[in-house]
Amino acid sequence: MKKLFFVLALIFVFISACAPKEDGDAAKAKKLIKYHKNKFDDLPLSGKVIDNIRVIEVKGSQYDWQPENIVVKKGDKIKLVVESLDVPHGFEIEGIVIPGWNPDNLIRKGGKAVLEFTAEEAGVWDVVCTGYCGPGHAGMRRKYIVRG
Ligand SMILES: [Cu+2]
Repeated sequence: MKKLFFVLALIFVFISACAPKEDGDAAKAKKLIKYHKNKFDDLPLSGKVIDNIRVIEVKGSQYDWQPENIVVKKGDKIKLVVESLDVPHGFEIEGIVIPGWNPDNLIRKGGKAVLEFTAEEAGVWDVVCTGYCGPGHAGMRRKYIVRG
């Protein structure tokens, strides 16, 4: 009987060790703010739809992102063309994992990063700069809004 208990305990330890751990991305992904119809429905959609893809040019500079609000519709296929106008900036939408993009990458002056993904869920997330770019860096925070 003791042996059986030991084996079961061992199996439990193995299963726990194999259970997927919540990584940083998954934890971040919970940070969405619920979409607020009255607040966001009047905001114009960003960019232009070309061949069924919403193409939005995003420009980063000390200490600002333009457009201030990136506004899309749920289900939109999105292409962000992110450019830096001055010093290196990093780009991240906190809580959104963009395939093939590492938020630690820096975009140098005149450089452009092309990020493609689909707006899966309605909500509001923060757009941030992930590379220290000067004393106002922490204030370089804007919004990504997916209209429901
Ligand atoms: Cu910065």
